[in-house]
Amino acid sequence: MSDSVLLQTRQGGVLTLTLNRPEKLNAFNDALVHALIDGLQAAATDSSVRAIVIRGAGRGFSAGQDLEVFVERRNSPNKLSVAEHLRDTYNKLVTIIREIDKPVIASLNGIAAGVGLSVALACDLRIAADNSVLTLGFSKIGLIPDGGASLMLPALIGLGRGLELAWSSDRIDAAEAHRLGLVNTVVPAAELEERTLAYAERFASVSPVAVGLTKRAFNASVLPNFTAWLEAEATFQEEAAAGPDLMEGVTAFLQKRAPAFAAR
Ligand code: T3D
Repeated sequence: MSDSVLLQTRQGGVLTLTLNRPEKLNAFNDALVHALIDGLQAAATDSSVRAIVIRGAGRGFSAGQDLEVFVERRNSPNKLSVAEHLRDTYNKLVTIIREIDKPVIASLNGIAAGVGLSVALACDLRIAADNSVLTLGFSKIGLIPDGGASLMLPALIGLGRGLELAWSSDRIDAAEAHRLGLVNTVVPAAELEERTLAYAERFASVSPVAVGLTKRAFNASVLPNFTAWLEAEATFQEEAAAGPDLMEGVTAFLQKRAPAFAAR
């Protein structure tokens, strides 16, 4: 296996981008986020790429922000604020996913958590292995869903069910995710790779003009203020990160104990 944090493979018109930090459940560090942005930007201008799959190596899609890296960043003297970091990383990533005129499909194999789930929700379509587990996880570390999830989640499943998942950080399995409308289709785990390719090929063979304009039309109808919303989300996240709950939540996770959030 390559030591690159992002692997790229091509099968016909389908480009597959594989998050490759399996020893960390593909938790994001900045190198992985920027490699993914670069891969998507290159694909945007390559007319031979007709559909893009994002998947994770190993036993999960992504565990979200790497929390050990987050603590290092937080303790560094020239640290970016949480809002600045969102602007420099996840907001750029989900913006290109929404703006690229091609189908972007998340292939979920196991865990998708935190901003890992947000990235999957920003994709156009989601195909999930039947052993997948989805959780927002942000509330456990005193944050709000970011990476566009505070917009994509209610857009996909509605306000009440979205808030329930955001506040509870419940882990839901693939069948429940399908019932809620969070994923388009569920397949046996052993068949995920071949079924994902076949699924992507269906959309890779549609008129690219129709595909691109349909995506723009749907973006305009359901997500007309996506970019402005990401900025608002970053501002809310900065406020959440200003109090003690974030570091209590992250420390509790890394120490494998339950967080203690005081009343305020
Ligand atoms: O400024 C900013 O960057 C703000 C942006 C924030 C964006 C975010 O994504 S915030 C949310 C970050 N993610 C999480 O909070 C998820 C934390 N992880 C979990 O809740 C669970 O680990 C999972 C649900 C992902 C998986 O559970 P499970 O039971 O399958 O595995 P596990 O035993 O909990 O984890 C396996 C290992 O992965 C474990 O390490 P160990 O004990 O084997 O050495 C665990 O610590 C590690 N791990 C899991 N998630 C992360 C992680 N290490 C670093 N960062 C992680 N996010």
